[in-house]
Formats: sequence, structure tokens, C-alpha cells
Amino acid sequence: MSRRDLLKGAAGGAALAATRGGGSTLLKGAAGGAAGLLASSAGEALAQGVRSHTLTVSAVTWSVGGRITVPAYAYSLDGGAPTVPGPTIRATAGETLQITVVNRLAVPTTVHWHGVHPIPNDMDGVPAVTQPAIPPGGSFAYRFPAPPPGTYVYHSHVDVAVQVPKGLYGLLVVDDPRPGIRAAVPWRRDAGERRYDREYPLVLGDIQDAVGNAYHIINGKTFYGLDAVGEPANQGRLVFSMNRGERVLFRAWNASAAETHPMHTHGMSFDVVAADGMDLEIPIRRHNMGIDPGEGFDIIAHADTPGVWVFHCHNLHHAVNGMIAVNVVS
Ligand SMILES: [Cu+2]
Repeated sequence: MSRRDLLKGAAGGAALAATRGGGSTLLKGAAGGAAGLLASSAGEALAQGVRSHTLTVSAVTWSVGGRITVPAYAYSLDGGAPTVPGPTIRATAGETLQITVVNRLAVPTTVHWHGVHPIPNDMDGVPAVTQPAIPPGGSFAYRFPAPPPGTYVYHSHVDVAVQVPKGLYGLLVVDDPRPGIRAAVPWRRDAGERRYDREYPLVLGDIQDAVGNAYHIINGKTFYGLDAVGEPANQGRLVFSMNRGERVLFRAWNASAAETHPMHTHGMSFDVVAADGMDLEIPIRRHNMGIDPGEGFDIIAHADTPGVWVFHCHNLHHAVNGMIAVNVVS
């Protein structure tokens, strides 16, 4: 594909997908009719195995909880609300992803697909190395095959020590075609080892307010001194609800520029089933595990005891600064 084709794609990812899908067989789903287009939400289209999204980058004021706000950069997907972390992008193994990034910042940016391999070199998102940075007002269409099932990340690769902590990161999840199974290959154990009943992101970071106070955040929110847990909007962010007996997959990733987060569960253990998007041959059982900057783990917690159990960073400075969530087992 030439760069000119890419630029054409940047003009309208959904339109491109619609054109290519005309009258053809859908990868999945019987709906779509003559248009050959299966759209599950505005701006998202899946045609002939190409999953198209528009990812818009903008500067926002972000609430880390209660009335505490910080100046942030945020991604929004297909015209949705900008969030920190960015919205999770999902695909199914075998699809092609086409993500058109629209830069509404006052500074250049790019998107790097962290852990995605193989990927065409010119889709890697490194400014001045694999592409010119996307200027303010500009756009760029990334197109690459979805990697094997697992948890990946997308993040800015421009002025990284500023843009990433300010919020330009999010999960890219590639699903196994079989629902509820984490691994494509069961390796030595039965695939049931990696079965899960529900899942949550567990994206760790730190972010500063306008006067330089740092907040340690989980899924964009901080805990202490705030009413964050009680906010309806925070359900599923700092409160992780689960039923007794469930296996709960957390897709953990550390977006901090320089700090390790040793995450610790009370009241339950978890199996580490994948590291950096790749399945471990034998899951490792832990209740406390350090996650370095840029590292990610898929962990399956065992909700075997009812109660309200904290799930916190065991760098205790981070914990008292808000890096605490609550696992509620009903
Ligand atoms: Cu920490």
C-alpha cells in the first residue's frame, strides 16, 4: 500500500471500509444487507474483516475523582467521550485494524501499537523514524493485521514523557473467537485454566494537576480523599464488582513514565496467565506483583470469598496517594 493510499484512507476510514465491503461476504454476522457493512456503533464499521475506527486526540480537563481535575490529553473513539485511559479498542483475531488518528492537539502526535507484532514498519508510529509526526489538525490512517489474541496497548510516541503520562494510552484487546477463553493455544494445561467470567482493565498511571500535584491513578481515577468510589460514573473503575466463584480477568498495564506498581490483592489470589500480551506456558499464582513501566500482565483473580477487598499498589506512597481499588465479592 502506498502512502497516497494511506492518506486516502485517512480521509474517511469508515467510507473506505464501506466501499471495500460492498456486496461481499461478511466476516461475521448475518446483518448488513446489500451494503455489506456491519456497523455496531456510529463510526465503527466491520467489512470484509476490516475493523475501522476513528481515534481523535484532544486536550481536555479530566476529573481524577470528585472535583479534582487535571489538564490532560485524551483519546476518543468514533466520536465518543474523550477518556483517560483511552477507550479500549477491541478486535477479533483474523481481522485487520484500520485506525484513523485525528490530531486535535496544539502539538504533533503519533500512535504506537505497543506489543503488536508483526506489524508493517511504517505503521509503528515513531516520529521521524517510521513516519512524520501527525501535525495539529492532521490525520493518519494506521492499518495492520490484528495480532494473536491478547492484551496490547496503544500510546503516543511523541514527547513520550509528557504525552503518555498526560493520558495518551489505552488498551487494544484482541479476542479469541471463542468467548471467555483468554488463550488461543492451551499449551500444557486445559484452556479452562484461562477461562474467565468477566473482565476489567487495570491501567495504572500518574498524572499531575495544574500546580504539579501528582495523583496515582487506576483507570484514570484516584481513591483517597475523594468520593470517587461513590460516584456512579466510577462504577467499574475503582469498584470492581464480582460474584462469588467467578474468575475475573484484569488486563493490567503500567502507563507511568518511571514508577513500578506492585499490585496486591486482599482476600484473593490471582493467576498470571500472560505477560506483555503473550501467554505464559504455566500460569503463576500471586497476590502481589510488580508491574514496571510499559509492562502488562493478564491476571485472573479468584473471587472465592465474599467481602469488600482492597486491591492496591504496595508502593505505599502510591497507595496513600490514591492507587487503591476495591474488589467487591457478592
Ligand atoms: Cu504504585
